[in-house]
Amino acid sequence: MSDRPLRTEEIERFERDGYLLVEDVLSPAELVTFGGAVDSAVEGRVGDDDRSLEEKTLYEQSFIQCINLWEDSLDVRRLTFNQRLGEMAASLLGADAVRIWHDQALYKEVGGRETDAHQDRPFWPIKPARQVTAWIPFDGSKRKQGAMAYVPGSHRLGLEKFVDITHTFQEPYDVLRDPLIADIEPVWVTAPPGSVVFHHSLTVHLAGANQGPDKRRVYCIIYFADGCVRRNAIPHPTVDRQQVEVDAKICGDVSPIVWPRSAEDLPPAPVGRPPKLGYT
Ligand SMILES: O=C(O)CCC(=O)C(=O)O
Repeated sequence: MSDRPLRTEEIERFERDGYLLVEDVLSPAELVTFGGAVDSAVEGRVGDDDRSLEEKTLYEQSFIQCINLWEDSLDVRRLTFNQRLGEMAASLLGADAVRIWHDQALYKEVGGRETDAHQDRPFWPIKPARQVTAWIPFDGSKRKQGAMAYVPGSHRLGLEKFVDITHTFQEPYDVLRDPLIADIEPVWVTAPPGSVVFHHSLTVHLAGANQGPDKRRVYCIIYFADGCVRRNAIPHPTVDRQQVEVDAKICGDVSPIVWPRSAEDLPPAPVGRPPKLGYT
């Protein structure tokens, strides 16, 4: 893992744009090791699901989502609790320490549909808005193969709209046409292998369909600044599993400190199990 700290100029760009591409973070050997670890953990969760893409829900057609794989596998845990990545996240949030909200594999199958444009924070009962996602494409990401696009500056405009990307309760709100951002073009980001793309929890983002020949293998780690509290009673496994009341600090064994801790000091898996499949 690169040991280069983020430059001031990169942190300022993240604050301005709400996302940041950092290249050459993971080495080719780490991509093989960590990619293999996440592949095995995903197989352990959903290996017995033999439905075709067409048989899946619209949401599942965007990606196979498995959260908190760090609980299943020590090898994945080494990635989720990697000190270099955690330190980068803390620098971007201006935090003295960061905790895990959750991690997740987002594997977009061959032929998988786009990921509808949305913000993350409306799904998450946490405040204040000091969360950042590290989006790690093990094979890199290309425009026609499930790359992400971000609406620059959309995290700073007072925009916070729930978009039902699960297509469960309502048609997803077309946030790209919201008057606050309708005149800002989303920026498509091509990420070479080894890159990490960070985005803020209020940044509007989307991903293209996977028209390539291979599964798009992405792993995300979502960090929050230590000290955040539960914002409301919206259900979410991260706070519900550790019975965090509204306005109480989120600090139980489902969301341990990621950074700083000593490199080989990995936290134990919490009692109980995360949901088998996705949760936004
Ligand atoms: O990878 C994708 O398709 C979507 C990722 C996303 O929405 C996120 O990381 O918050």
